[in-house]
Amino acid sequence: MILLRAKNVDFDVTYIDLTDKPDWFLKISPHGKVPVLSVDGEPLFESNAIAEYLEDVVEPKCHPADTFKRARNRAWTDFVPDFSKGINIYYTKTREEMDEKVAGMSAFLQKLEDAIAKERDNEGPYFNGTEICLVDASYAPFLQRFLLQIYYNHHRRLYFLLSMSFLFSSFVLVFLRYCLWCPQFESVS
Ligand SMILES: N[C@@H](CCC(=O)N[C@@H](CS)C(=O)NCC(=O)O)C(=O)O
Repeated sequence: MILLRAKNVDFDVTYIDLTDKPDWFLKISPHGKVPVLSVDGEPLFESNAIAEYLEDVVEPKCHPADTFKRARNRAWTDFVPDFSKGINIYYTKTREEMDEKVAGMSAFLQKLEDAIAKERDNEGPYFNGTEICLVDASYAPFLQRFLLQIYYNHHRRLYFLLSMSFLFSSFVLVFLRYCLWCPQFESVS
């Protein structure tokens, strides 16, 4: 949806109850997962495949023109599943489980921070400079949840914020800027 918005494509959204997936959905989604993009009735699944398809058929181009940079962008997009698992503490069932997850989180955040610091040969705010790209679109939902989680817990559970504070002490400004900027982009919010 972020990329569809960035490319000004009109679309309709059908929300799926993932605890009770309808048969018609299971027929078009081989892994039973969202998102699925339906193009003239033809389904396309997997976020990266959908994003690459949109990039091929709809202007403006969001991938860098340089082929090597484009490949490096794809490589960082491939890290998203690990990143999202690494910072996903929403479903922890106990305090201990959550503390363990929080302790491991910084390594994943650090990797993205390093990627932004080393990969970006520009002033940002996005991965490739002033315009949103596929890398930003793929990380933005997780960064958005990350910020919401901090906000939510700030009000609900102060202990969580305190345990997060060590994370912030290791942040460099560039990462925070990326983290804050990315979810605010119109097509994300
Ligand atoms: N590799 C897939 C993963 C998508 C995915 O994990 N979707 C989750 C929701 S965010 C889902 O549909 N889960 C339902 C399930 O696993 O049953 C993609 O990038 O499109």
